[in-house]
This record gives sequence, structure tokens and C-alpha cells, in this order.
Amino acid sequence: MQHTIARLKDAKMTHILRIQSAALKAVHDYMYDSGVVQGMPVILSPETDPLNHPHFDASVDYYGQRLHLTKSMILHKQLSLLNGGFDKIYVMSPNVRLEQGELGQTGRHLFEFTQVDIELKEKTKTEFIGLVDGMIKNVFEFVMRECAADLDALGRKLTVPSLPLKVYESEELRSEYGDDFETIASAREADPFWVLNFPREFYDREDKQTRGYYHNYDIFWPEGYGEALSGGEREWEHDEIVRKMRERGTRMDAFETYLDVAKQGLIPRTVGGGLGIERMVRYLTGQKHVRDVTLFPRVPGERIDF
Ligand code: ASN
Repeated sequence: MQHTIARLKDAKMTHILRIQSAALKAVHDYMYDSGVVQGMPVILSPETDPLNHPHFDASVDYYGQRLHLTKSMILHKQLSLLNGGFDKIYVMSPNVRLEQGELGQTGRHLFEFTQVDIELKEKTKTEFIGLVDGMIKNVFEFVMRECAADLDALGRKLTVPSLPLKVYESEELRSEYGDDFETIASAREADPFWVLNFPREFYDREDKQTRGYYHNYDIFWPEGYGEALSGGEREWEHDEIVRKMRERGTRMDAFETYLDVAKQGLIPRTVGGGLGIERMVRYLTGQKHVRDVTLFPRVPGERIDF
């Protein structure tokens, strides 16, 4: 409990929260000006992102139905674009991912966090990259203008990234730096940068001609801060989705409605991604761990006292 009290009383937290507020205002204003409508978060659902990596179950039984805490709103974002009246949506989406304890050390993981989750209909990854480049620039400009005193108090110097942010192929970085290319490139770059093609989830579109090439991407923060956003163009064809679920051993009965919509050929063709808010604030404020920018941090493997 003493840790929690000390963190809540820490003057540093005031600067961090002011910077976070400015960053979030810049995100909302940019989205509004770009015609992206805001949806509300889903917290419990029979269907959620399966996450293609080991983690613990976080679900409850409610009136005989198994409901999962949201791991990401990917599937809901996609289906929300069935509406013909808008073609861009974002959600400030809380996610619960009961990660294994080792991830508590990365500085980037909380088992409860929030992402700005964005999805665009009938757009390409190039258009998504352009939109997010602009959002990041807007955040830096606004935070640097509004929060100069807070940044000073934290001893943090920022520079507005030059656009377009650099884009690398993951293979290109792997051949230059080896398997740990994410860490090495993040430590070497001066501005945030994009990396394309990470074989990952069933919903990220795999190239039909060049099997194994994924039309997806991550953004990395520089100075060794690591992953900031992940996303991609999405699969929309039922048979491709089923094939990839089988490859990953995904339980198809946990995606009944999604697969039903896919079978009817109704999954919209979309592209999107989610940017971790705590990770962005950690970078902007120059803190060591996402726990340092969070009032009530949930760090993998650690007991929560409040
Ligand atoms: N938000 C991510 C996306 O849009 C998914 C995730 O967080 N796993 O691709």
C-alpha cells in the first residue's frame, strides 16, 4: 500500500497526467478533424481477439454465457464498419490481457491498458500510415506547446518527428540487425518509425500470392522505447480466415458470429491498428516503465494492492 500512496502523492505524476491529457486532446481533435467517428469501448463479449501468444484466461460466466474481457476490439471495430454512413472509427479501448509474469520486466507491458484503436474502410495501409503519421505529429506539437513546463520539470526534451515517418520492411531490418532487430532499430532511430510485415494474427491479411508476407505493420518509438502500435490490412474472405484459424489452432466455436458474418461475405475490407496510450505517455515523458505513468498500474506477475 505504501507504494501506491507514494505514487499517488508524487508530484511527478501531476506533470505526467498533464502531458497525457494534452496528448489525448490532440488525438481526439485530430480524429474529429479527420472525420473519424468515436465509438464506445466494449468490455465483455463472447468473441474477442484470440491473441496469438501464451496468456491466461480472463472470462466470466454470465447467465450461462461465457464472456471474455476484451483483449482488443479488433473484431468489433471491423464489424462496426458494416454501417454505410461512416467509413472511419476509433475507440479509446481498455484491454485486459493476463500476460505471463516475465513481461512485467519489459517496461512496456501492463495486463490492463488502453489503446487508441482505429479502423478505416476501403483504405490501404499507405492511407492508414498517412493518417497516423499526422496524428503523431499533432500530438508532439500540441504537447510541446502546451506542456513545456511539465516536460522541463521531468527533464524531457522532445523534437517533432519529420514526416513521413520512415518505413522499413521487417526482413530488411532482420538481415541488418538479426532477430533482435526491434530493440536495436528502436535504440538507433531518432524518430518513431514503421516496420512492415509481421506474421501474426488470423485477421491480419496475408498476401495470397506470396504466402508468408503479411500486409501489416508496427510503429516503434525511438530511444529504445520499442513497440508503439500494431495493425494491418485485414482478411475479409471466410475461407482465408478459417484456414488461418486452423493453422493457429484457434477454437472456431469462440467466433460464431464473426464467422457467420464472414460466411455471408459481409466482413468489410478494412485497415487499422491500435496505439498503446501508456506506451505513448511513457515515451513522451521519458519514463522507464509504463507503471511510472499509470495511477493504478497492473504489471504482469505483480500483486495489485488497490
Ligand atoms: N489493435 C490491434 C489492431 O488493430 C490489435 C491488437 O491490439 N491485438 O490490429
